[in-house]
Amino acid sequence: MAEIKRIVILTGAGISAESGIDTFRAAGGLWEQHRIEDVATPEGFASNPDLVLGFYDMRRAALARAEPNPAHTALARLEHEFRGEVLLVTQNVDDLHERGGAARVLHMHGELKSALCTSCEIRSRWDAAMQQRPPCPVCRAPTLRPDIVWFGEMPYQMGRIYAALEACDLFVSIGTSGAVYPAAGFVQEARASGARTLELNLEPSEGSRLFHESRLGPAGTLVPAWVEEMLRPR
Ligand code: BV8
Repeated sequence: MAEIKRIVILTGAGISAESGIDTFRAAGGLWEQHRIEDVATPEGFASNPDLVLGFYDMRRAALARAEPNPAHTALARLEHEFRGEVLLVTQNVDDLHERGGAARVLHMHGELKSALCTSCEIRSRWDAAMQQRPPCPVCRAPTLRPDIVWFGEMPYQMGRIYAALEACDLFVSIGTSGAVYPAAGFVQEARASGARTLELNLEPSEGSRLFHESRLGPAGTLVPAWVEEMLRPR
């Protein structure tokens, strides 16, 4: 394989599954408990803010009880030890990459631990609940919403992501079903730029056929093994 200098990694809910965080589409997953339209759209928030704030309060509280797993810590090790560039893009709104030691994480769909004030539009780090309408730390208005990209909203830092996909030699997708765009299209962007593409997932995803290589298994096993490979002197 040609010398790898720039890696873009995309992670999804599957990388946090072994930490006990519900994925979206597994049996009993988040989308079985709630309809997407009700809890993950601006319209759902407008029509029933209590339901939506409660949904994210429950997930934020569950996160406090979860720990990073070996897949998270292996990616942090790659970020620190790999001699080239690594950009870690996650669709996840949990902070397990950071708590696993990753320094530069791009949360394209926002974060449970960030609050966005719909009055002053300033973001604040946030650990608590929102359902009781706490005051915005900046403007004091009781108008905080989860800093989460809902369906129909524009994901964050897309320009930076597309530039990285354009320049990368290797694109690795970990623990995602490839069901949601624009993230599900990144593999095509990377291929079009001549990058090699690798998928690490528990089961075939909707985009598996688009990858040069697809390895099936739990992230907690596949990711540390893959990082070992990448860090082994050539
Ligand atoms: C936008 C935050 C435009 C919320 C999320 C028709 C065609 C194409 C596109 C569309 C369409 N209709 C509408 C759209 C657009 C829409 C979309 O793609 N819809 C889909 C349903 C068709 N997309 C959007 O709306 C996006 N915005 O398009 O904006 C725009 C343009 C201009 C101006 C303004 C706007 C925004 C989408 C973001 C939504 N927010 N997350 C929250 O967390 O509550 S999406 C959410 O689901 C995730 O973030 C992720 O992106 C997505 C998929 O989830 P996954 O992470 O993949 O998890 P999933 O459970 O699905 O799969 C887990 C995988 O892990 C499985 O494959 C499983 O096998 C594997 N696994 C399980 N355990 C393990 C494992 N793997 C390894 N180890 C294990 N142990």
